[in-house]
Amino acid sequence: MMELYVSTMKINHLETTPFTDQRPGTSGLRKKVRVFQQPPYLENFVQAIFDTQIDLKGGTLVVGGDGRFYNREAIQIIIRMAAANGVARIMVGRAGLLSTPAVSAVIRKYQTQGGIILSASHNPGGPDGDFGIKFNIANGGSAPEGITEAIFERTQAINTYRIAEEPDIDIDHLGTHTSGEMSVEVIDPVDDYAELMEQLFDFAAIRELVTSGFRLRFDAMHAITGPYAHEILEQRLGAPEGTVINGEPKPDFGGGHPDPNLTYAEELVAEMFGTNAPDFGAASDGDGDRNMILGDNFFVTPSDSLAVIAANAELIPGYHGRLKGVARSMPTSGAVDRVAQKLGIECFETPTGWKFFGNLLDAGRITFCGEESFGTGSDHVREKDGLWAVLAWLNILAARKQSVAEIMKEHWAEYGRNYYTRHDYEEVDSDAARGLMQHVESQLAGLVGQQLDGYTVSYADNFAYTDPIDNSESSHQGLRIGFTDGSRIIFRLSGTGTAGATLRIYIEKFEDDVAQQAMDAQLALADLVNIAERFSELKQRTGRECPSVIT
Ligand code: VG1
Ligand code: CO
Repeated sequence: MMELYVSTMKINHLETTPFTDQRPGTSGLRKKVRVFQQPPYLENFVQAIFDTQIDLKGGTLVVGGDGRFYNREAIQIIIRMAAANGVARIMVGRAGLLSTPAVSAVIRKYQTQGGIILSASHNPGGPDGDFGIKFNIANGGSAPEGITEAIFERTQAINTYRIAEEPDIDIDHLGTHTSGEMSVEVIDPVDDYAELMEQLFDFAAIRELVTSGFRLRFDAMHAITGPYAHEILEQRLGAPEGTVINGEPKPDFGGGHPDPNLTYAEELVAEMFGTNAPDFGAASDGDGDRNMILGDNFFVTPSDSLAVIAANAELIPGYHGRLKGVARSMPTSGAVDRVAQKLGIECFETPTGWKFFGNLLDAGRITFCGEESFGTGSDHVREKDGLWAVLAWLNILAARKQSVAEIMKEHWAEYGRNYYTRHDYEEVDSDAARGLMQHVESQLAGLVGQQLDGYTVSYADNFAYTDPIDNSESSHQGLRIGFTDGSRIIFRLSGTGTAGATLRIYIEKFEDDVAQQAMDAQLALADLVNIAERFSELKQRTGRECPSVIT
């Protein structure tokens, strides 16, 4: 006898009107919490994902976030909407937690049709802070521009959204539930990720290092990496308890700014630059994809970190004998280019934002990639990965039995040093910032061959990129002035801020004379900083005397 299955799930089709401001930025849609809290703001964007990503129907979706304020509410809404939109299975991290690289790892391991990440990354959280949402595709990476644009267009035309009338799911306990006809699996947020790390790194060697007097500190900044670091560093690798500080994720990140840099990771920086500092210090951001690497009284720039990891790839089991190529974002220093040149492998320069590495990783053209903004990663997932970078360094330190500073100095002696700094001016008046960029751009034509304080300009343009795999084009990715000695000045407006505009000025200078390599970076770059400030009329136009953050 044929059985007729009758659905008992009640689906509401609710009316909505488009919001004009749902165009995703560098990494998803980011707004103030209060904006997302007003229905149907979140609902519109989520429905636009379901309307455009048709593979999700009958498929599996991964959902998790960095635990910031509104994470739990947003997850319950997404579960109900996924049920109403015909998703067959949803996998959600326990307590709604999943770091960005863990979402990527889970999508790849279980071959799901995609994932939704709830985070505003390094931006502060809490009721007055920021929230964000990002769609990741089946390769585990952030949706490329073609897809984010389609989602945005859909948000502009949408007039209804679908949501199931179902109770909240208990996301605090592992297990399988149902919402309507959809299965909801609550998974351990750490397990799959930790297992992947064990496959890549020499855990035995790292364990020996961290249990034999080597002192290690990891600052999770009250954000997502706490549970991951406790499990991996303290449990699996045996680092003493207390190695991980600020390890409990809090909805407001303990009132802090979960951005692992020299300004915001105050507690760690104070310890690492104090007397009797640990041998190694690291921190990660809100959603766990960034990393800062420090030695005893020593800061490793993210650009240098990428170069060191590439140069020492042979020491890491998961990469031994398989380094194919590398890539860096345009504003990232050229330190890794020099390693690639020596190794005879390809090196690509992409626009800012991890999504631009996706095609190169999928095509097997690159193994490592990184950004100056504390992002480093590899082909193991399709996001940058904070703890991965920390483990890569620990693996290298365990193999080389040298200090962070020694490794860095030897690297510079061999490849030369790319002095590097980034000056950020946060919450600048939007019109003033736009005006400054226009002013800079208007002076670029005819600049080639001219001298600025003794530096001769060799190129000046607005960076444009053609993806070598699918030939898609991305223009207006940052204003660059390059000099004949390899120095560069780059001006770029941030695509992740939520208040006013953030202006970023990136400065780089190459030095291959070992005797000159010990200088403080700010000193070494002072003349170029000066040129940048004068050329852009920075002080007059922004009213700022100095940057908000110097890296
Ligand atoms: C910043 C960084 C960029 C990074 C992006 C997302 O973007 O400069 O390199 O990919 O943040 O990082 P912008 O547009 O503000 O410069 V995360 O850790 O916020 O996902
Ligand atoms: Co992040």
